[in-house]
Amino acid sequence: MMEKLMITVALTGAEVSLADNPNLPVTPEEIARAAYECYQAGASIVHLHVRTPDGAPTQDSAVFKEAIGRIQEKCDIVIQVSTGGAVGMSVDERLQPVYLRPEMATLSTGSVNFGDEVFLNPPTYIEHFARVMQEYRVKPEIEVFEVGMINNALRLLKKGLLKEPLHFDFVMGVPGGIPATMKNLLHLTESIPPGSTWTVAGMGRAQLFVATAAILLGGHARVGFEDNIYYEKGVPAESNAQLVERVAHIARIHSRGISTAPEARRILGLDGYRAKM
Ligand code: KMH
Ligand code: ZN
Repeated sequence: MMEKLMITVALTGAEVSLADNPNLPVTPEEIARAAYECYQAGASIVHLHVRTPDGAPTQDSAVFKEAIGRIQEKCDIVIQVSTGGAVGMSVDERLQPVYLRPEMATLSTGSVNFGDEVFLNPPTYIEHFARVMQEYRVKPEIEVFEVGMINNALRLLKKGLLKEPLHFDFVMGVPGGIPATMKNLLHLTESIPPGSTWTVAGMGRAQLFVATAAILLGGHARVGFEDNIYYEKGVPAESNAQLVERVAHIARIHSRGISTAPEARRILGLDGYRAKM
């Protein structure tokens, strides 16, 4: 039997701007409001990036703290901070929100071409991130942009830097990463250890296709402006919640239940991770 569907919403990201979609949540207050709308629409996890007042990506823990505090005033959605930040940020910069002890953080287990740039994650970085997450009792979501990154995660597991059950996010369709095809998705799902959980994030128009595939395959789905700003071709999404609602609707059509935040904590084994900010 399939677990209920966990919907993660990636609200803001580091690359999208207000010029791309004027409905992008940028300030901590806007981010908290958007997170709450998505929670009401069925999201149980929020993947969090924050911005400076002028809209630039930042990993400043004070800004994360404000955004997380405001979200937690409104709802109990699982908080997952980004340690990817933006391309070119230093390791120390990227790690800042982990010191706040959120329940989850992302852990990219390899480098990948990222458009015209390189998202750099050599072995020394990965091990350091994993060690800090272990020390601060933050559950990693392993970000897989290429299939070899699964193997890199298994190497961390062997070294004792990760603990099973592992939770993966397959990031598909980044220019430079694995293309978002059904064949590739099946290959990824068959390449992770039994007992692992997985979610999938498709870039652009692939968001809807891979989310639907996840609903049918027993995986979980990530949607939101970080990965896709359109509702349909040429039509900008009105809100992150609109994208969450659509995936929740598709899940209901297929009789796949939607997990609440406490149910997501159970599925992910997060008990004991939660810290109020
Ligand atoms: N912004 C990308 C360079 C993550 O959040 O961990 C990396 C990223 C992944 O967004
Ligand atoms: Zn991200």
